[in-house]
Amino acid sequence: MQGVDPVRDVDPAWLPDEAFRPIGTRRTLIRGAGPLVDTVHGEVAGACERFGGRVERDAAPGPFDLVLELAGEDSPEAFTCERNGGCTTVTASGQRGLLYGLFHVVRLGESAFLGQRQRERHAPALDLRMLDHWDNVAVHPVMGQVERGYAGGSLFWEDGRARGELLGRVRAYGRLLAACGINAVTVNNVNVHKTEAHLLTDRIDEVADISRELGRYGIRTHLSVTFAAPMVLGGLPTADPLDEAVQAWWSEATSRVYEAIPGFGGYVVKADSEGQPGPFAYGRSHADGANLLAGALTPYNGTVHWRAFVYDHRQDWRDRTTDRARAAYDHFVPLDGQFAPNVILQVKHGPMDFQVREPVSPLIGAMPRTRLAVETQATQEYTGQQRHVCWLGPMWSEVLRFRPEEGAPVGELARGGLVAVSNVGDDPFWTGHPLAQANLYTFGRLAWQPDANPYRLLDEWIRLTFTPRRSEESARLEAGVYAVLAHSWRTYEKYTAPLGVGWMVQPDHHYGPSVDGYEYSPWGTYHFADRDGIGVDRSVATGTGYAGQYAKPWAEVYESPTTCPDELLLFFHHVSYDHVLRSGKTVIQHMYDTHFEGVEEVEAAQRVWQGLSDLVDPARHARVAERFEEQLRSAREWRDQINSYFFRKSGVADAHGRRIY
Ligand code: GCW
Repeated sequence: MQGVDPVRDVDPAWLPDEAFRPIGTRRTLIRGAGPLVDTVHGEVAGACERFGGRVERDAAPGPFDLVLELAGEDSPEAFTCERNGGCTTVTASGQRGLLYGLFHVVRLGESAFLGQRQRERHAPALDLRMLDHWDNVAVHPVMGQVERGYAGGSLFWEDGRARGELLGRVRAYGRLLAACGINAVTVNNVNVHKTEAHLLTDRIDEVADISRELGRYGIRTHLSVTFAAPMVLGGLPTADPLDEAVQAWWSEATSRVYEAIPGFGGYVVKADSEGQPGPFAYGRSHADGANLLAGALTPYNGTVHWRAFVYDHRQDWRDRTTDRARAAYDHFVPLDGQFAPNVILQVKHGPMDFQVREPVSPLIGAMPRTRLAVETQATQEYTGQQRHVCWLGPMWSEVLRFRPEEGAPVGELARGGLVAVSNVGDDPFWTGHPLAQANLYTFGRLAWQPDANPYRLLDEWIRLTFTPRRSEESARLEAGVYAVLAHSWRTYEKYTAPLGVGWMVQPDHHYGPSVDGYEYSPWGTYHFADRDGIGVDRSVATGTGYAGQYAKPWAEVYESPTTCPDELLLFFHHVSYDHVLRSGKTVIQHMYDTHFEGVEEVEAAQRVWQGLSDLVDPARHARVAERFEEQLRSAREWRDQINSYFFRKSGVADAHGRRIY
């Protein structure tokens, strides 16, 4: 279509034009050369066109309000920012640093141009800040196109072809990601099906097209590959990692990838997990498997992200000796020190699977000689599927600040970086639920600074995203959006599975309550509720021994129900319904209370949102309002099913005599 600017004619999310007004009304000088400096120039020039300011390059005569320059410094992503004598200066040695410096100024808004500013250095704590897309090229009959995707179809793939005509949208996506600090994207699902396997070889040009667009904003492209590629694509009789022909095949395939995409980041691999092929078939270890791919990538400085999500998904529920929570630790800790330097072991932040509440995986901190990346899930598989408001910032922040033992927190131990499964699709609001954009933004900013206060990041996102029509309305607008989001994760936790026990969801699609949905299934996800009590005994003394995978002090804290934090009690212990929590309430009364409260909190949040109808643009307001209807319906269903189920099991009445069906 003529006259359509693909970067700007999509939902602007946290980069509305208005956010560029302070820059666009001023005089800017840009010093330096290179493709990302051109991107910076393009951003400032666009802002000036809209707001009447001026931008010059290199040796132009001043004065200037803003100077963005490549100089000094020593790290590719760092920048400094200061303000003296009426001029704000951002200095970076690397082009990506300059881009991040520009977005820093955008975040500062008008305040970037007021008074004096001491020189401040900004650098990301983690080198790798990545989004993994679980996108398929072909539409899967059950999963749809995006596995666990709640925002429409894929942003990258359409009809089995790269979305040539929509690459502008990919560019706009890269722009949003760079503005919150993300620097790497995996463009396809870790479950690599037949069609998608070919992205590695005969369809690499399509990946290259996407990579070029993302590269304009400093984002590297990674690809999920199947471990069986030498057989599936190369026609070899084996994929044994110690077989020389297999090694040669990977080297050759990888050299072709780098011919097509010089800045390619590397491979992501889900092996021996939920039916994906892996080294176990050949009696080889996961270190052998990961090192095979690492060897092929070494000449190009590429990395392998090898996922630690390996467990028995064909468990017999009658077997009480197997504990899925133990699996990643049991499989991988013995391999510490055996991985090549360019292998990153990618570990889910909890031992199970992105439940609303889990302890931090005991693997993190237990492999000092391995680079670990921590994987989180922005896509809300178990947290309301982007129909419920559930801002995950506080949960991620708790994980990142957790100290497995005396010493470094998770945010430092994640030397291999922070990864999130993306929550984005081809939906006009990117994330289905417009407020789910806050998860994406917060993730990027936390990956840049894992010890940041998530609530300040929420403020930042709100101020960028929501523009008041009149400045006197901004306080009501910001307070309202904040009230809707800030405690939404805890609200969601209240009306769903209690006290860390997890699941209780409908099988397969994982939306909505079903207390016994996974109770007799092969997936290793049980709550063991009976008439007397509920929970999984993972103690060393009488249970599966999982608690013993932690270092001190946590092994001891989790071992006993009297010291275990309430919110994780049923993850670690099987207790009676009248067990008294540290809060002073019984387990059953806690369940009743939280389930009533959770629904009331959704009702309250919905009212707040309704009260913002005059301040939020109509399309966004309507979309959120519609999702609130469904959230409330669903929250009531959760409340009533959980309360009824446990009332029937336990026979204990609610102390407050509220209605339980
Ligand atoms: O929880 C499971 C999801 C799968 C996903 C898997 C994984 C991509 O339900 O859909 O597969 O986790 O993380 O590999």
